[in-house]
Amino acid sequence: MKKVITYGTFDLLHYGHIHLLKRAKSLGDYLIVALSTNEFNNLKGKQCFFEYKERKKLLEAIRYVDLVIPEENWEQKVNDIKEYKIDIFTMGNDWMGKFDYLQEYCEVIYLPRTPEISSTMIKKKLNGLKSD
Ligand code: C2G
Repeated sequence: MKKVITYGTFDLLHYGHIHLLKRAKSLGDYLIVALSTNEFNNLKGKQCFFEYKERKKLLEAIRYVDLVIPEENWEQKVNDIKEYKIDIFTMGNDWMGKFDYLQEYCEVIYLPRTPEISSTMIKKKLNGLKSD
């Protein structure tokens, strides 16, 4: 069984996330998503709309996702890869090159980002809408 892992915040889940998860799953047979905790998002300087438990529930409802684990820091990736016997690490290519050091432990694949959609853009557009 080929195991794949990916990391992220996945706030305000949108079709860009789903497209990433669908392609990540197609790289193997089992997909683990390491989901950034609220505390780690603070470290990343990301303000989340949904709490960790809501973001986790949404991800667990996606057919491509087999397991959701917490992402608590930048350093856990090597341990995760060893502990879960990961064959492939994958991320959107906005991270191109940033995780090449993991090639020592598993295959590293960067997938093209889906253009024109992001949680930040959704927030901006919603702020611009008149709420009735
Ligand atoms: N993504 C994408 N297309 C978009 C938006 C996001 O392919 N339009 C991908 C990102 O490249 C990432 C994943 O979806 O692989 C999750 O995106 P974010 O929640 O923004 O993740 P990020 O904050 O980049 O966290 O340790 C790694 C970090 O936790 C990554």
